[in-house]
Amino acid sequence: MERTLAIIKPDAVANQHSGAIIARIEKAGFHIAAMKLVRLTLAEAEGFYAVHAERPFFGELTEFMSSGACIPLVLEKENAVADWRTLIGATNPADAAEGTIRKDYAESLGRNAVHGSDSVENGIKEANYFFAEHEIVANR
Ligand code: 3AN
Repeated sequence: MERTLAIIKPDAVANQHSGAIIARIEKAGFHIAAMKLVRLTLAEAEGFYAVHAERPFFGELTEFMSSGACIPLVLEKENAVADWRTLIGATNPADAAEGTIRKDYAESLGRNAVHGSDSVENGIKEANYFFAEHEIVANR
């Protein structure tokens, strides 16, 4: 079964959208294989987003991601990576399609409510960044 890493970001947690977003995850047929609420340190956020280290928005992104609680989840489903990205919508909520999570809950390009892995390989890598294998409960 394919895995992806979702994160309900600090803006959505602070705005009390976590429950609604988790309901959408379940309604869309994903198995929640792992979930926890954490506040990342700046160093942990920098590690997670290391591929973006050279981008101009890296400081803003990592400060935001360590500014409050977030909820990482490992989601399982056939086609989990692509299906989760379809459900969350475009990176910039101004471009996000009707009915997507970012359209409904994101505040801005930087504070965009949720994260989704961009490839199957990164889904595995990112799941392992937040969870030990024994914390991931596969849907058998
Ligand atoms: P996605 O999360 O849709 O895969 P990426 O990988 O291009 O988007 O960007 C990672 C994160 O960086 C985004 N979720 C967004 O929060 C932030 N980000 C991307 N572009 C910008 C930007 N121009 N200004 C501020 N933050 C940005």
